[in-house]
Amino acid sequence: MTTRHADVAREMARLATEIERHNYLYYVKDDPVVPDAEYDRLLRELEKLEKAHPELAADDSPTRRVGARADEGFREVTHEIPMLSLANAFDPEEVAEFDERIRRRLECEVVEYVAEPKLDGLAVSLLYENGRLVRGATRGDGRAGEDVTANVRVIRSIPLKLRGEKLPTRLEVRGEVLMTRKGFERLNRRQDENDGKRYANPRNAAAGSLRQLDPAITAQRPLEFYAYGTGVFDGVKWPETHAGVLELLGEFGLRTNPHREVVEGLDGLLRAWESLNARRDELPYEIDGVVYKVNDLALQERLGFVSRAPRWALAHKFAAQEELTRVRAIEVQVGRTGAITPVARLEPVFVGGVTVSNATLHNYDEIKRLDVRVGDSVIVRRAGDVIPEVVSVLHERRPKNSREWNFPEKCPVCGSDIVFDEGGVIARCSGGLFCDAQVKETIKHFASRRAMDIEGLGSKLVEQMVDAGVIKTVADIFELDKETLVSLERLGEKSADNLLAAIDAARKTTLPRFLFALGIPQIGETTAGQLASYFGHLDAIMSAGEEALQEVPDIGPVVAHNVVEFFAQDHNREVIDALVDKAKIAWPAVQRVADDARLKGKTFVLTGSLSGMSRTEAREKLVALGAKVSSSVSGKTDYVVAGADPGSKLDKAERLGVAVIDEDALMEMLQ
Ligand code: D41
Repeated sequence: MTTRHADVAREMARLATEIERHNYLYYVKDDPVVPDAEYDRLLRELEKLEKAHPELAADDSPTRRVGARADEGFREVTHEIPMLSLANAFDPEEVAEFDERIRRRLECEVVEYVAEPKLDGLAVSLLYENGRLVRGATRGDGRAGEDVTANVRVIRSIPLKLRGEKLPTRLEVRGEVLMTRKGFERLNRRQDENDGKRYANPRNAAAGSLRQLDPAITAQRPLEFYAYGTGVFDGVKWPETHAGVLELLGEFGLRTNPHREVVEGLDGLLRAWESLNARRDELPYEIDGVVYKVNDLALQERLGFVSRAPRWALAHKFAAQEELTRVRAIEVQVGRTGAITPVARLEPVFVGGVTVSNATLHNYDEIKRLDVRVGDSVIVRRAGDVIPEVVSVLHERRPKNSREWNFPEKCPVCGSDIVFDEGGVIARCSGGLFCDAQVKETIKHFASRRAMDIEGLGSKLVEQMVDAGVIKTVADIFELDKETLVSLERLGEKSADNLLAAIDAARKTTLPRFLFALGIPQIGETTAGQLASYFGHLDAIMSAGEEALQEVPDIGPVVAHNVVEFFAQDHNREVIDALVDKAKIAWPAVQRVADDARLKGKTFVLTGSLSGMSRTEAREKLVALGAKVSSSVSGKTDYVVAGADPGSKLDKAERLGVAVIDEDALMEMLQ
């Protein structure tokens, strides 16, 4: 063997050992230390080396098995028909090759597929004999898994008896057991309270919950099941397509995923992927891609499988939402109300579709819980529009000389003392409007789209103007002149003119917007709207006591206190006077909601986009008629207004039997 050969062999052995260790942590312990993306990379790297040097590939290489053997404690179940694995694709080219391969083998022009969400749970097999559930097993390594019959029996979406007259004598249903995001968060909170182990993500929580030796524990875990296919079946006429099989399983009383779609050809596949990718975060559970399957079962049979994966199926993955990177520094950020948030400055990493270089650490408690230090390797997560966060630390990779991070005692921006609230969790800068960070955030919020909507007055410009001493309060915005603006770096004449016009336009606003723009702690758009319609006038709100404020729907003692506190501050009153008297900010009179208002006491939820007005306008109009507009659907919701491309709120409304109306019906109500 040459030196180079020996090096390659050593590298392959290293990769194999590393992958096996991750396999053990993932499959046996349900407690992985690296994100899936890192695991996939290791596996692909080993595969690449094995391809280039087949003579060095070990017979027992981890690339040759997917999954893991059973842990002790559960009886082993050998699957009568092996549970195959899925080939992966990460980009459209790989999907095109998949479709081409199939068309070539079948010698046909267009293939019909089913595209279904790839649920991020764990695969299980359920055996029904004469309609009764007799056995549940994990997939394990595909050949054999663990007998988890007692545990699957406690999952409510798994029927113990199938419905219908003509039932198969034997039927093996295959599907995924998963935990919803909400269920996962609830579980971790409960684990924290009981000093139990936290789970890294919903999938591990599902796996850990299903593989409890005591089914009573499994019963307390919010697990759900969705069927995606079958193994053995005897005794009934069988459908000719995969879509037909799913339909039939539904008739038997099994839950199948409603977001599946029958599509044609490569275009159909990619469109389905785009659509699910866009709606990924609206689903109540995590999905990590789309599974494509040839619809016709006879064609599936003709295609067969290679090395344990069917040729007729493919998992087209989404961008990973978790990645591995390193913490360069830990700093704190000061928010609008002085709340101080620690943030990790990271080595930039591509995750969730964007490059991330900052992640929130939430608060001091979280830092202690994670035990994170500068120099640590961490897993960052970015899901949808949610702020990226550090989810865990790879303590075994910690550099030797690292030191514990201590919360600063002084505000890094203004030098004032940092104080902690009673609970000791939330830190605040005590500098108030003496703190430039708070001033900047207050002004940014005031100018933002949903507040005063001053176009062109963005984050960077506000910071520049505060740093230059051009503005100190939100009222100063309305004193700006062209000369001052063009003296600022990066602001040309044209932009200055546009900005002045936008500022002028903002003088005409609405009372709810104005109240929201003031940035009173915990007063969001909804509460601002309710305050406006309950009191009708700004003066009335400013002079209301805590008791009167609590008469407003949804305002409790804490928010009422915040409002009183805010208006009690001289500097806030001065700014409001300057805005109203000097800057001439004005709004149309607000109709107080009469006790007999038409929509009084009705709760609405808006979803999807409206064509005739913005959601903000719709909300204002509804509130003016006495309605409450909520952000989530519950049993208390009276109407869900579904615009174009509605999200999961619509599904939920349908599930709960809440009335759903379209934009036309809404317009009629608003007339
Ligand atoms: O939602 C899933 N995770 C899912 C997994 C799915 N929708 N379909 C699947 N189909 C298969 C084949 C095509 C092999 C019957 C799968 C899986 N397999 C699978 N799950 C875990 C390993 C393989």
